[in-house]
Amino acid sequence: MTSFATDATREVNFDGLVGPTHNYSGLAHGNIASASHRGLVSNPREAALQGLAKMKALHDAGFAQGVLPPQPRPAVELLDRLGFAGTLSDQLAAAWAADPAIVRAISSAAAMWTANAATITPSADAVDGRVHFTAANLQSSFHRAIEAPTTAAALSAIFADDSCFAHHEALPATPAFSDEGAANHTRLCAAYDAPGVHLFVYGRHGLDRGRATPPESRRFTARQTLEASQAVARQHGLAAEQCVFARQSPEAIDAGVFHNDVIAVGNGPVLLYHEAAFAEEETVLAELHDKLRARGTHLVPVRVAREDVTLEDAVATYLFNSQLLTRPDGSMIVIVPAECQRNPAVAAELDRIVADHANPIAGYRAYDVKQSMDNGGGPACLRLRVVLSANERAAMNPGVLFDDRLHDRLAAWVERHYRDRLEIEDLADPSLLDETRNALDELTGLLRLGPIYAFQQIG
Ligand code: SUG
Repeated sequence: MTSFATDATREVNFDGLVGPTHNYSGLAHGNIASASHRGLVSNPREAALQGLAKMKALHDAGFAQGVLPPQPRPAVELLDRLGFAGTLSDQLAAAWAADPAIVRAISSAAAMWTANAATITPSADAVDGRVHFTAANLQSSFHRAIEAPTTAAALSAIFADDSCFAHHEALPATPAFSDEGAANHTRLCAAYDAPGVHLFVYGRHGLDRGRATPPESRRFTARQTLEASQAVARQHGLAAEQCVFARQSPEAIDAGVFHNDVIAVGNGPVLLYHEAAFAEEETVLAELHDKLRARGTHLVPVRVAREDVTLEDAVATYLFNSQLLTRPDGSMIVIVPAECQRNPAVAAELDRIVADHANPIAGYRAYDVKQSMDNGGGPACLRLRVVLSANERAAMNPGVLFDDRLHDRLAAWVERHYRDRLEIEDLADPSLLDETRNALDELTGLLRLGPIYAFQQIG
């Protein structure tokens, strides 16, 4: 099927292509799926093909789809800095002998969850009329903090034209400015090219300003800070009337809501959320209502009550880690993980939402992304939303925009290069490093990106 009108401003969903080292290392703080699947055998080939199948289905349904490349793993260049010497094989072996946790971390394929890659402000909201990007520092964990430089390089290569695109430096990688990207950011608007209101959701305060801080989560430390969200808004030139800063409820964080996109999703004027998402629900909703009204539109809140879906079921099924997409007729569809269909309470809630004509959500579709889900990544984690005008789409690198031909080439590439079974011990295998480098070297050609990876510049 052809895509929606090409002259319109559209939301393009850039999905992360799952990398060849996808594994279950149990690395992610506050992420219950990651902890509970630790040590299991993964299937990188299946993971990548599941992701590609979702991209193809959404492209076929007429949605604009892009793809972001995986990062080179294991990130052996870090081994020098960590004091390991010798050839790459020697370094890997020495690191594994010294501390397998180092090798597990530098081998993570976590860059697949591109909702954490960056925060984006569309040009309609920026005073300089450009699209603004800030790569997330992801400083909460070692395995993800190492993503930022390559993410920034990839985004700069794809959105290179500086008359249309502005790239900001990632925030200082320190707990006070802990930033997890678009997973904690939602833009609400009447239409993609209309002025929007930016909902930034944070879990804790980063800096001590001598005032009483509200109670924090206890079981898990929140990842996003208010100071980080405010700094990104400043970088992008957003004014106070364009922003709402909302605190996550500590209860939700402790129940496994490590990003806001595990408990809320927005699109256009619609905010689908669980009643336990925010610390001060009424205040947040009132501020969103006011600020959207000032921009000429009305918020459409779709609230899911605890009595209908418990917080535990929301986290277990990832109901809210769904993609809420606008169809050509203006109605919306929710793309949910297959796990939602298997939970009767969640399936019933989806039916209720679809039947309720007070909101524009007219259907839902479930996709199997289980390899990703088992590490805590649903459909929404796997995509970075970038709202682009026709002019901006023409100015970006077209090699990463999805079509049938790219799908077929990527699927064949995965079949050629990926293993169908990976155990944690395999991460220390030097041939996995060679396989990954060969695969990624070929991929940058397929995506017409040029040599974006550091290893491609050596010798
Ligand atoms: O940061 N999991 C990721 C999942 C990110 C999901 N993203 C969004 N909600 N937007 C994380 O917790 C697991 C890696 C491992 O355990 O091997 C991991 O990093």
